[in-house]
This record gives sequence, C-alpha cells and structure tokens, in this order.
Amino acid sequence: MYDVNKVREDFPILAREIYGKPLVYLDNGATTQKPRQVVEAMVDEYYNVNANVHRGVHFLSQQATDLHEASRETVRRFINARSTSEIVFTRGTTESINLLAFTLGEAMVSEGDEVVVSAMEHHSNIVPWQMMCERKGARLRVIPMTDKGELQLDALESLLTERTRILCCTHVSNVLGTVNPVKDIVRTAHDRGIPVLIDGAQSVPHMPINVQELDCDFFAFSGHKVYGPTGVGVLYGKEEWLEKLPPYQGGGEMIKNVSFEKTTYNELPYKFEAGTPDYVATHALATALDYVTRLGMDNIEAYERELTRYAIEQMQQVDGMHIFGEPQERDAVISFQVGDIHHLDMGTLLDRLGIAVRTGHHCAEPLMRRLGIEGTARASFALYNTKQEIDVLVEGIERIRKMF
Ligand code: 7TS
Repeated sequence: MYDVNKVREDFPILAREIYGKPLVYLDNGATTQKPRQVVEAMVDEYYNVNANVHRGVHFLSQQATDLHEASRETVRRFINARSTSEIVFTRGTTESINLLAFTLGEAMVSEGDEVVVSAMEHHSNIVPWQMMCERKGARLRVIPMTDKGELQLDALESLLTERTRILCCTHVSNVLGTVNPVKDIVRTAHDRGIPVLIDGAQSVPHMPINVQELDCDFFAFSGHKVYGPTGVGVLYGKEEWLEKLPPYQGGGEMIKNVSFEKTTYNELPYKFEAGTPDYVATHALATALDYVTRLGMDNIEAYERELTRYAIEQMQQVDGMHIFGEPQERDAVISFQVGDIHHLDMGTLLDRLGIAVRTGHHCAEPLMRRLGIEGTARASFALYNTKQEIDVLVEGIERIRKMF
C-alpha cells in the first residue's frame, strides 16, 4: 500500500511553515521537492568521493566515474532504453531540446523544410525549433487543439508532408494536464518516415515511461521535476538517429583525437557531452529515480490520478470556478480561474495561506492565446501531496472568492 505519510517524512521541506501556516506545496510542475536520500547522495559524493570523471587513473576519479556511469545505466533502465549509448546527460529538458534542434537542423534541414510542433508546447519546445527554422529557412507548423484541450490528430494527416523533418510534442501539457496519445502520434509520423521527439518533462515524474514501447526517436526530461537535483537532464535518442547527428558543443570529453588540422569525435553518448559533466547531479538523479522506482511508478501514478480526480471534484464546488481543459486523460495538473479574480491575486493570496501555486502564462504563451487568456493559477501535484492539502487549497480559494 502507498503510505503518503511515510513518504512525506523523506521530504524535510514539507515540515516548513510559511507565514505561520503549514506549507502546502502545489507547484510541482515547476519543480519538485527533494527527498533526504537525494540530498544526502550529493553531500556524500562531495564529502567523500569528489574527483573529475573519465580522466583519472587515481582511485577517486575511478569511483566518481563508476557512479556517473552507473547513473546512466539507472536512467536507461528507468525509461527502458536499449543501451546507455542512447542516454545523453544534459542540463535539463531545455538543453536537451536545444541540442536536438541544433544538431538535427545542421544534419538534415534545408530551405523549405518543415517542423511540426503542437499547440500546447512549453516555450522550450517551440523556440529552439523556431531558431533552427530561421537559420535554415524552414517553417514551423502547428497541430491544433480542441476546446477541450486535446490535440486534433485528424489534422496530422495534412500537416505531415514530405518536407516534415521532425514532429515535436509534449507527453503531458504543463498547463492543462492533457496526456497526449504519443504512441499513436509516433505511429502516424513513422508511417511517413518522420522522427518524433517527446517532451517528457511533465510525464516522467508521474507515470512509467518505456521509450521502446512508445517507439519515439527522442525523449527529453529534467531531473529537478522528478525529485532530482537542478542542472541535470536527459536526452534519449535512438542510436541510429544519434549517430546521424553532428556534435553540439566542442571541448573535452566529446573528442577522440584532436590536432590543429582535424578532430575526430568520441563515440555515443560522449560525442554530445562536452566538458566536465555535473557528475554529482547525475548520481543524485539516479538516486531520485531509484527512490521513485522503490515506491513504484504505477503506485505513484494511481495515487496522483486519484488525488487529481478528488481535487477537480472539490474545486468544482466553488462558485465561479473554471478549470481549463477537459481532456479525457489528465495528469496531476489543474489550471483554474475563479470568477474574474486575476490569477496573480489568487496566487498571492493563496501564498499568504501557505499554499504555493504557480500563476501566469506557464511559458506557454501560444496556448494562452489559443485559450483567449493571459494566464491562469495552476495547482500541480506530486507523490507527497494529500487530500487534506487539497481541502486546504479549496478552503483557501473559497475564502479568497468571498473577499472579492
Ligand atoms: N517542457 C515542459 C512540458 C515543461 O513543463 C517545462 C518546464 C520544460 C519543458 C522546461 O523544463 P526545464 O527543466 O528545462 O526548465 N515547465 C515549467 C512549468 O510548468 N513551470 O515552471 C517550469
């Protein structure tokens, strides 16, 4: 059985009070809190192991390298990639997508080509593609969305052409919580020989991920959204695709031989990992993935789905409550608006009650425009949130509604 109270004991920050009120942290879409195990792994490595990886014959360097490479294997297992060659460590989802947009642009995009993204992307899965399109004279095309907040997949047929070089789509919307049918999207794109990138920033913390089953060609996520440290993330890529792409940054680690005349590049995945990696963070990320694996991603998913169902049911009791999107499959994210109370006022007043939510456009301005709004308040849940916390949120919203 999933024991949330026991889980909460692993997260010291949850015992904090904010303005004299117990913290209710519902901004997990932005970043999650860290369990003791993760922080202790970092402290332990800095205190007892620290040395640069991949370059020392000495004991500590070997040990740090072993931890770093074992972390790659942990990531591989966690998303069920075929090989650790397919696991590139980056600084996060944003860097993963920038890496891919740049290198894929260099390798295979020319004037008149097209890149397809969806209407519900985070800026980090729009702007890098836009930048690449501008450089290459290519064009961005957009999968439209229904009023319920689901992608219009019937439009895919006409959007995917012989000029389409890649389709990029988020697994879960960070605003609406929509879980996109990425497996179907991948199949449709593959029928036309088009590779697919899935932005897994908002799915990895909430559900089991199996990249071989999804059959996506690329998959990106951030460590800090899945209980790991900041500054580390992953780009998964199928080996045959990564082999086709040129390096991203130049420097140490990514080379085999360097002379002033010619440099040869290292094998996968090191070709994409110039410079000293954040090897303490990769180890801590693996610790976080081990932590959620021990709890069971299936259990976490079931627990959070029930929490989200409960939250929607309770929030809908509030007069004037509008919840954005009505997707058939929703993950642990709820964007809302109450009457004409500005989302910033809502967020600020909830904060005074110790409740942390996010407000604004959530780095998805095109989606805001599609919804005809400037922003929302957003509650997003994690494995340590409780129904009691949702009751506190709903009481808080109710109190604020009465003030206005
Ligand atoms: N993709 C999605 C779907 C996201 O939700 C985010 C961050 C990113 C990419 C970028 O991740 P990063 O770790 O590289 O910054 N989303 C949010 C959010 O919803 N609130 O704060 C950050």
